[in-house]
Amino acid sequence: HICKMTVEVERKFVCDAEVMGRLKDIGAKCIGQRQFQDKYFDSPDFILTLQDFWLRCREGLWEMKCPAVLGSKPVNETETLCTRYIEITSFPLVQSEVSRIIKEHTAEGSESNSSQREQIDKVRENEDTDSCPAGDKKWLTDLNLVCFAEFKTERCSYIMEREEGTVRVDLDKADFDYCVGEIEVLVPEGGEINAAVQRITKIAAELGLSCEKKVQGKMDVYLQRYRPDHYTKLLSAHIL
Ligand code: V4E
Repeated sequence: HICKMTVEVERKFVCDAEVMGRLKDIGAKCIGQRQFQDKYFDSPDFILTLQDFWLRCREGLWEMKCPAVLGSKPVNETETLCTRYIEITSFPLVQSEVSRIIKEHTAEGSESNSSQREQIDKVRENEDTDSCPAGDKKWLTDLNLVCFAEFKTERCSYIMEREEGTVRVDLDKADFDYCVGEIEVLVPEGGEINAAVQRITKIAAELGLSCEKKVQGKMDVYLQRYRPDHYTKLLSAHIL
């Protein structure tokens, strides 16, 4: 690859007043607050997300998160709380990967019939991709991609410096009134993913989160509330 790929290892948590207090106690430094808007895209029959690919435009910047299946299987209950995704942030690479996935799927399936085509056209009528550059719309249309989720997030970011490296904590509040925390480590290409999982697990323990169940992310809650059909399909496919 010409392009470096980063693996994002992440654990979500419920952020209450107690956790907020602990953040200060364990030496978390606030590095800033910002607001951003995300738009997520998929085909009307969810080709991307049903394979766990998450294509989004955040404030005009394209990104795709892809399942990181190789090299790091969770070995216990705690480790399953951490997700691992490859992040593609180069726009040409995002386009070529999305195109490959869509075309592979379309080649596998039966020929597109007219009712499918009608369904696609209907979703397109409601499409809104305004905050992303106008020139970018054509590649979306060509691949039949439509926006299925759109929301704003208010984020406070913290970092914790440890001997093993830096860990980041984000506290997010989405505009549909959902709050969630994330402990995150970015692993550069070729880096140790399991070491990142261990660093996250250690910080989680310092925050007093050791015996927590899987916490819903912003997307889980958004789809459950506003796109129940999509949500059900992702649950059935064990993606969420
Ligand atoms: C829904 C989803 C993904 C989209 C991005 O989700 P997330 O990383 O939570 O968003 P955000 O805003 O924190 O992005 P960041 O700023 O960190 O880049 S990626 C994977 N999923 C599926 C998914 C999952 N595997 N597990 C859970 C609990 N929720 C969603």
